[in-house]
Amino acid sequence: MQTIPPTLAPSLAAVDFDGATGLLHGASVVEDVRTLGDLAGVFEAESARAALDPSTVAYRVQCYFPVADGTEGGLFFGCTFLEPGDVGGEYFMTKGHFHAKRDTAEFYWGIRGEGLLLLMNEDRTIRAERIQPGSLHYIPGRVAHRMVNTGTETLTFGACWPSDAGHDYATIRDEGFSARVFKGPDGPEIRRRD
Ligand code: S6P
Ligand code: ZN
Repeated sequence: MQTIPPTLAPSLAAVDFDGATGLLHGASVVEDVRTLGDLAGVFEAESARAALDPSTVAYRVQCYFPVADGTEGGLFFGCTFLEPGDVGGEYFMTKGHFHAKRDTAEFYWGIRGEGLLLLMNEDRTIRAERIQPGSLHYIPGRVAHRMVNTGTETLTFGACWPSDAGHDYATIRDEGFSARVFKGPDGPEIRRRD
């Protein structure tokens, strides 16, 4: 009888879900860092952001791109590590984006920490989902997505999206989300910004 010896995945060796760090290990892992200096114009209190140390890391993204960017029918995989903190009371958050190919969807899932996932339609109607370890979030096409760390530890979450999705950051840069999340006396407050 012929048998087939299994191998480890050749390029992404492992994701640490057991230790709950979400760290990706493997030769082909690509890492991007976003500091407060990279996030000009993202927070409402821009002057408060500009007064903070620009080298402060707000988040890191580790990605595994098994196919070339733009490939139809492929998938990308990533983990984001969003630090706790705030700028003028507004919690640290990702830049947020629509996908350039508008109809493409994405999965997010919580690994560690807690936060809110802002989901905004093209007509600017908005809702928020709580993210926590084990929560699964389906982001339909045509929906902008931004993660907000409302907790006191690093918010770690996974993502899987089509390799031809691309990113449209310009729409959010120019128009923003229609709500922002601030520290309130009784916890996070989602305030409308229509
Ligand atoms: C990609 C996916 C995530 C984000 C990451 C950082 O489609 O949604 O990997 O890129 O969470 O967020 P942002 O908005 O700065 O790309
Ligand atoms: Zn996305």
